[in-house]
Amino acid sequence: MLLGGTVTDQHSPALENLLSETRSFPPSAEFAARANAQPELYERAAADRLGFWADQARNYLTWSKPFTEVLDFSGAPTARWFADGQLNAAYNAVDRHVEAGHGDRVAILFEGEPGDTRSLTYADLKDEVSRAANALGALGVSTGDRVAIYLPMIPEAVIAMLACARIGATHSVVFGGFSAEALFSRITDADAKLVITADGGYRRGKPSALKPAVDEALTKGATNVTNVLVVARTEQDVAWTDGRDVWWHEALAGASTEHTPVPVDAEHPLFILYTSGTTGKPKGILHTTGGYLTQCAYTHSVVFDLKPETDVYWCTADVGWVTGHSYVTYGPLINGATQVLYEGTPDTPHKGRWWEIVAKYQVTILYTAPTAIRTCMKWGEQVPAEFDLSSLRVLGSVGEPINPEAWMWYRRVIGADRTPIVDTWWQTETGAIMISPLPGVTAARPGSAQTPLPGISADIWNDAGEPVGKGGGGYLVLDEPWPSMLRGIWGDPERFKDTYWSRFPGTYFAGDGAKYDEDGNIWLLGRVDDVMNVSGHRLSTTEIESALVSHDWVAEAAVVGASDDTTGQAVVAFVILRGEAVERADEAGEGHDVVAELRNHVAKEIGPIAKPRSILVVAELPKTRSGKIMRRLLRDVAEHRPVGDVTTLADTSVMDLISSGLNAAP
Ligand code: 6R9
Repeated sequence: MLLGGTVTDQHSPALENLLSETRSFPPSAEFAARANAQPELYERAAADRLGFWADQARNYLTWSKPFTEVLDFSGAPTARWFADGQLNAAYNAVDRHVEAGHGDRVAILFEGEPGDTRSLTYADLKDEVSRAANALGALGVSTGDRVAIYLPMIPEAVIAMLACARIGATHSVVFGGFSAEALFSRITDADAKLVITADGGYRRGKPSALKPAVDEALTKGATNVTNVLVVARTEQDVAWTDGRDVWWHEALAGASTEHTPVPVDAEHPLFILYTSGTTGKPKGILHTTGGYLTQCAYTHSVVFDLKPETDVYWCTADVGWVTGHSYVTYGPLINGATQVLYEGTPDTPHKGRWWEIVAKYQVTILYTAPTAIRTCMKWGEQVPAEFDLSSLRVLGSVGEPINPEAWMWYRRVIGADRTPIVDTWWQTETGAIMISPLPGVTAARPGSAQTPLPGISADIWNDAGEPVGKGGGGYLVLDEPWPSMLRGIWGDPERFKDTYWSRFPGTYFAGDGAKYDEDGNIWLLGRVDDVMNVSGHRLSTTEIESALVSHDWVAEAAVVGASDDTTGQAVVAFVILRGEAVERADEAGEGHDVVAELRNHVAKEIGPIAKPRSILVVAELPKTRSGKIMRRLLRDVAEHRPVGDVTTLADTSVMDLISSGLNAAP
């Protein structure tokens, strides 16, 4: 079974470390008074959950045909929400703001990596999306077709998504860092008719080509792609297939800015987004329109406290990931937000680039990932200190558990010890945020995503499918359907049932381990396959990482369970040191053996059982392009196996460095 041992409702000694985190940051009275979320939201949702969601669907969206039914779960596990209603996603994200007199409001503040900028108002966006929709129509794309989008983080990525939605075509965004092979498999799986790409984008100070990967993908086998629409971003030379390839600017130049959005049924497929599963073949997660948009807009408003007239919002995720779909394209635009879109990497041309952008645009809400925060910790706090970050008023985190030390650093260094932090738990499959504090309402607990949002039902169950209750640990489940839930895996209904609905028949199994503290806060412990079993003790990778990072010298840590003849599994840690702290220790004459010091530190923080068998100091950790540490690869190193498939790594050379370091280690 997944957890090696059984899940009981006993505390493992190690869990006490995370669960003894009792620092609490209640909202300020000023923030609470003005917050979009009020405590009554929980009561209203609890009193009439479906009525609550119907209210949100009406509050946040404009329907061309009002719905009369809310939830139909008779076809479980596929839910239908607001199914007899009709609407258009692009109309909701763009046109209605112009109709309401907000056409002059800036929708997108684009910052290219080389420093070029563009600002698009909602009126500009309406014209561009309409032109693009007309151009797609002229290329023979219509309602129900699939379009693959393979673009850098430029405004055209958002425009292309909305143009598809405007005509009722289903988009499948493929992250620009994926290979031709990955692109080919996604194009064929979704049977896309059109690919929208660019000549390239800017990354780490130079143009990086994209179109060659599309050209290569389309030679890998038969597809039904009839055209490739190409945005000119870098003006690199590109190979051209006459009759198939069309320049975006040429197609749009001739297209009208008049276009009537196509109303679609609430359950019309809005997008497919591929995510990796435990087996090789990626899963095409299917999301539909009405329920998805409802939950994106509602969560974006209450979790980030968005005030569209005054806030400048920035989510650093790429549109190639679900965070970019829900919290760059759909949630913010439906809510009429002004947002920053940044093309490049955080350290180009210098390590303060993000903070420079925050200061330049006076960003008020920042949403990013723990891995980015820990990277900034590693670079040192003198970097953000050079910029004026006083505009920030809400900080968000997503993607993996945020350890309390990184949380505290984020609040202190970026948030001036003042801003609420929202640690948002959700998945590609859930479509939108599910578990998170509400700023202005929740007293924040560093490291915990805390409680399900109003309208969401989540619980933690043991192996036998019984609720573990306060203080207990087990598997996170979602025991009531929610509006933005996935509607299936594209083309594979059996896999949909097996993956999510068979572990506990009829209940959604999230694949994450979790624990309640005595106050009923939820602590996410990482994927269940990241839970280790050492001498019969259940240890979470997250909590040992957290203990390591709580040491002054450590910037980042990744922990894996390596098989061990005696203990079943043994703890192996990979750490990146914080340059500044180690230097200070040296200056103070604290001659140190880093490995011994850190092993003892873990023993002190958690208990001797958690003491890593080995600790390897490394310069980098292997991460996916969305910033998740690939522990599978570290496990290969720790178990002295050839390193497995590295194609989804952001930087494939990292593994060579780590492997050579390990072999050289004593
Ligand atoms: C949105 C996104 C989903 C997995 C999820 C969990 C982890 C995401 C988290 C978190 C702890 C959080 N995860 N947010 N773990 N605390 N706030 O990341 O989607 O790429 O599909 O990943 O990410 O393990 O199951 P996705």
